[in-house]
Formats: sequence, structure tokens, C-alpha cells
Amino acid sequence: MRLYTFTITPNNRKVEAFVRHYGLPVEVHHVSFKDRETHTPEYLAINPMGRVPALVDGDFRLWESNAILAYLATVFPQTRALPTDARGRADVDRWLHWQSCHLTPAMAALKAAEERDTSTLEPLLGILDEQLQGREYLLGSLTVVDFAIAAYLMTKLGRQLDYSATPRLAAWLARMGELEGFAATRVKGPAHGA
Ligand SMILES: N[C@@H](CCC(=O)N[C@@H](CS)C(=O)NCC(=O)O)C(=O)O
Repeated sequence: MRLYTFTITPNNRKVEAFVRHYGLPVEVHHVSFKDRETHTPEYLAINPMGRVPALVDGDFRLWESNAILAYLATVFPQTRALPTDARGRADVDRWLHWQSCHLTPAMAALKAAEERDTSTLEPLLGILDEQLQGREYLLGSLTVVDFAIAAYLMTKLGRQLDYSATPRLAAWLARMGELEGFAATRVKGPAHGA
């Protein structure tokens, strides 16, 4: 199994951190954007979007970071990072879609904005804080959802946010940062992805 990745962006880091946290037997290949590796015919045959991350497992090629997380957690059930009952799985899907459809666009808009208007993002942080009431991780025990969401809040922008009104979220984020996978994928300096 081979993972094509570029650690410093959150969609890549979430998968790479997952692989490293559980010590999964996945070969991690860091692509070279400088060499336009993701636009070669060979890579476009893996991911026609020309983006990372992408996973190759035999003749199976998978792209979209959250789909990759769910696949890895399914193929390696010892991770116990993906509930198998219908409601548990739906709960995971809910939060993975929420990250893609709400958290990521809100953070992208904030990054693009000239003014630092956090009014769209703040309620989302509040929802996460509420979800963490009485829970160590977002769904109770550690799941793919924690990796998907924490990777965004660990970006340069995420680290600059004010978490004083969301102490449970701040504590969870600190716990996530200490996990082996996120510690191993920490990138220092201004290149840290957004
Ligand atoms: N929704 C996709 C986003 C993938 C994506 O946009 N990857 C970016 C890095 S985070 C990329 O490869 N950018 C390079 C490019 O657009 O050429 C996912 O979650 O995997």
C-alpha cells in the first residue's frame, strides 16, 4: 500500500498522522510539487484531480482524504478508529462531511479575507466544544474524525485562533498534538499549511 502525500497541508497531514499513529504498513511517498509530480500522466492515472493525498492498494486507487481515512480504518480494524454499527458509522460520516462542507470553507474564507472576521468560524468552534463535553475525543474514543478535524485546527491559521471561549476544544487540540502521529508530522516554520 502506498500513500502519496505532502505533509504540510491538513488534508495530507490527517492521513499521514493516522498512518504514523497506528504504525500502519503503508509506504509514505512525499510528492514533489516543484517537479510537478502530481501532474505527470502516471500520477493523473492515480488521481485525475492531480492532487494529494492518494492511496494505491494493489489495483485500487483512492483519493479524497476522508475516504482514505475511512478505508484505512476499515482495512486495519485493529485501529478501532471507525465504528461498524450503522449509527456509529453515520456519526463518523456526519463529522467528516461537516469538516469538508463547513469547517474547511470557513477556514479558507478567513484565510482569504483581508479582515479577520471570525463570525462564521466561531459558532463551529462552539459546536466542537459542546461535542467534547464529557468526551475525551470527539466521538468518545479516538476515531478518524479526530484526525480529520484536528489537522485543520493545527494549521498556522488554526493555531492563531482564540480558543479562550472553547476550553474543551483547546484541551482536546493539545491532546491531539501530543499523539504520536501528529508529533511525527509536525512541520516547523512559516511553510506550515493552512
Ligand atoms: N478534498 C480533497 C482536497 C485535496 C487537495 O486539494 N489537495 C491539495 C493539498 S491540501 C493539493 O494537492 N493541491 C495541489 C494542487 O492543487 O495542485 C481531499 O480532502 O483530499
